[in-house]
Amino acid sequence: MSDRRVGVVEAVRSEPSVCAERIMTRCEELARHSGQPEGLTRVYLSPEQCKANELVLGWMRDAGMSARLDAIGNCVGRYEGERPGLPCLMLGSHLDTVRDAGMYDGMLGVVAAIECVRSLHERGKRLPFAIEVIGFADEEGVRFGATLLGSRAVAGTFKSEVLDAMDKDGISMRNALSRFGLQPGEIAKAARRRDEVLAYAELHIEQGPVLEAEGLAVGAVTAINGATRFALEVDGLAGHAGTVPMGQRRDALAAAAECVLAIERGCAAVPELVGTVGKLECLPGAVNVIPGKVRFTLDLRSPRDEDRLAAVANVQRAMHEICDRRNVTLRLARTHEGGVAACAPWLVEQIGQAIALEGLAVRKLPSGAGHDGMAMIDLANVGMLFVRCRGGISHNPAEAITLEDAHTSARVFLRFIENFRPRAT
Ligand code: HGY
Ligand code: MN
Ligand code: MN
Repeated sequence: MSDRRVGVVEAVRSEPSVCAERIMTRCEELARHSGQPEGLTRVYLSPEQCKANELVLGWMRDAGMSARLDAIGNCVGRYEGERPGLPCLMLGSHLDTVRDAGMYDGMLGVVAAIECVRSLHERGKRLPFAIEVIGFADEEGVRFGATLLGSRAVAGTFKSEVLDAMDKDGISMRNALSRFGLQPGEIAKAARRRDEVLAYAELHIEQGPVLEAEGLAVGAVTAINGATRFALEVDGLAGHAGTVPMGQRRDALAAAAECVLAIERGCAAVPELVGTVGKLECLPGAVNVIPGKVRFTLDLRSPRDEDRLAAVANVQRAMHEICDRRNVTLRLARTHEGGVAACAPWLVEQIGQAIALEGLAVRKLPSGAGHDGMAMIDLANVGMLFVRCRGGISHNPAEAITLEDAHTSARVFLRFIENFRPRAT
């Protein structure tokens, strides 16, 4: 073979390439593993999660990684660098979903990261650092009410009291782990040391309308908004719908409804603050019974911690006033508290450079949605790449991205990985 020919082969071998069709097909494959026959719901430690893990671990191995399930059930793949045992650039996202979910929230980030490693592997390319890809087992917190379980375990901030949390069928997390073949006492083993991880980077759909409105395929995330969540319970008095006069009722649902409206009013009054009651259960739940008990959830978020914390105090005060006036009892339990998680400026910069290398405008934007980075920030600096999603719709089966955006975003992510420079320490 002439020298010239060798040059051509080398150029082909080192041209970064990603296969967007494979990314899309794999998201679709994962979406088939659902706990509900129609649509997608895959919660932590479910049989369908076990199936999804098998797929992901297989894809990781095909892409040249060693792959294992860690102590909390995360899929962890590792692609060694120029020599074994180097600290890693950690990539990832989550494999669990909300109820009736779209097929990209979380999964796209895992599948795209594996695709980037596959590209390196195919070209025989090793970097001066290792790459690890993590498919986090629980980010959404649907099953046990506590969120970010997979990433907290990796960051070493998992709280063992969460093991006693119950799902809706009365199964504790401790029990569910054992049934899944994991050992509740070993979760600490999933934690990683800071010197093992150079940074954490995540590709994720935007889940909002900003990129689409501006005609952009991708954006570099500057920060993840802070969030507070509560589980609330209003106790009134169940009674006969036909006999108790309106003025003598202690209707738990009417009180809860007034609380919901107070939350809506309170949040609408503060710029960029959002508050959502996403779940409400009315008991005993019959057409001819005055509601005696209502359970509901509250999720409050803001790009400013001081605004969120002030709203938490104001909304609590308003709800107590409502419940006192209506002679019902209000109980609140805070189920999540996470401050604003700022992406590291040096990672925002490197992600921005990767976007620019693809010839695209660099748009920086905050994330209104929560992500594993909120937990990973306790272990390493965090960076995120957002991908445009259709209509800004997410947490909905209509969630969609284009093949072209899958391609663009994976190429940008690969450029970021190949050009990654650890922060000088
Ligand atoms: O709720 C969230 O923001 C995330 O999608 N888990
Ligand atoms: Mn989500
Ligand atoms: Mn997500």
